[in-house]
Amino acid sequence: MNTITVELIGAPTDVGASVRGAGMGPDALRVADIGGTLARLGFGVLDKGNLAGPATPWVPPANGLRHIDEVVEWNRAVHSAVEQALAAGHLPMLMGGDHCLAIGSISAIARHARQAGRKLRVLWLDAHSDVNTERTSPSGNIHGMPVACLLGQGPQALTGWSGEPAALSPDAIRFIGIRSVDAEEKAAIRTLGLNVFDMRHIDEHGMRTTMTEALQDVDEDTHLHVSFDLDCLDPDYAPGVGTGVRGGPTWREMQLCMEMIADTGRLASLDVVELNPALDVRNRTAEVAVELIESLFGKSTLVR
Ligand code: 4U7
Ligand code: MN
Ligand code: MN
Ligand code: MN
Repeated sequence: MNTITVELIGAPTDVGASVRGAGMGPDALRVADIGGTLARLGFGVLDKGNLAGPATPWVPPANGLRHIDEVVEWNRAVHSAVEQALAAGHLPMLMGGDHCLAIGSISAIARHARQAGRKLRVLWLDAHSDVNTERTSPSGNIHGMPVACLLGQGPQALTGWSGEPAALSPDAIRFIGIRSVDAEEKAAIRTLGLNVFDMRHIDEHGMRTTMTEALQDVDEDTHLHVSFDLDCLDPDYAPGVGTGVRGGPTWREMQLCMEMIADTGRLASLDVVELNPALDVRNRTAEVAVELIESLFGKSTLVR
């Protein structure tokens, strides 16, 4: 028996955003039967329930950061839950919650991959590049800063969690579906040399070529992490998000993206974030998320 156990970790908070509602994401995914769906694919499923953390105070940013203390506290809980899941040999699926939670999640994953001597690759599926800092952010919302924090560029309280100054080196990340980048983020992307497969790239080359390129150096020694922000999808397919941007991949294109990731056989951890049931239409976005996660976990390989 070498059944993989997927460990579902709920982090019900919208503390890093300025649109409320992402805190209901974990339960909307459960209502859409995330657990049963994975079990029917043959995975062990361990739903750890929801983590606890502070309420969202709902106050304006201070020093360029909104709710920093609460963001730190939530990320501590996420970091320790993901660390424990990995130590148990499980595949952690962090169910957000907003995207600030990727700081805790990916920091734990980076430490684990380093200790196991494995190469880490992160696929950042998102409409946004999330590489703002407290100095560049137009909003102060920390869900727009996780990439910077993971690269060691964020506020001190949110960097260094992996045990190294930076959890990730710039060449460890591939961005897919990007179409909303702030002016100073563009400068950071250039300076850091980040690998961005934006919508222009997908328009010109198609999802197949894009994913072939993005997965090019994934090998048998790679820990592959997917950070899936549901606003990556076009809002026509995924209306239940707080910061939707027109012009994203269709449901079909996103399915191919997930299928090609599944084909590598290297998926080892996952964040599913930014699902906002308060803005959704009869839980459609949660259902779409579950359909895409099903493909990410290899649904289509059964009939190939
Ligand atoms: B998400 C934004 F200004 N860039 O920083 C910002 F456009 O996790 C949006 O990708 C951030 O959903 C979106 O506030 C964060 C804005
Ligand atoms: Mn986004
Ligand atoms: Mn994001
Ligand atoms: Mn968002």
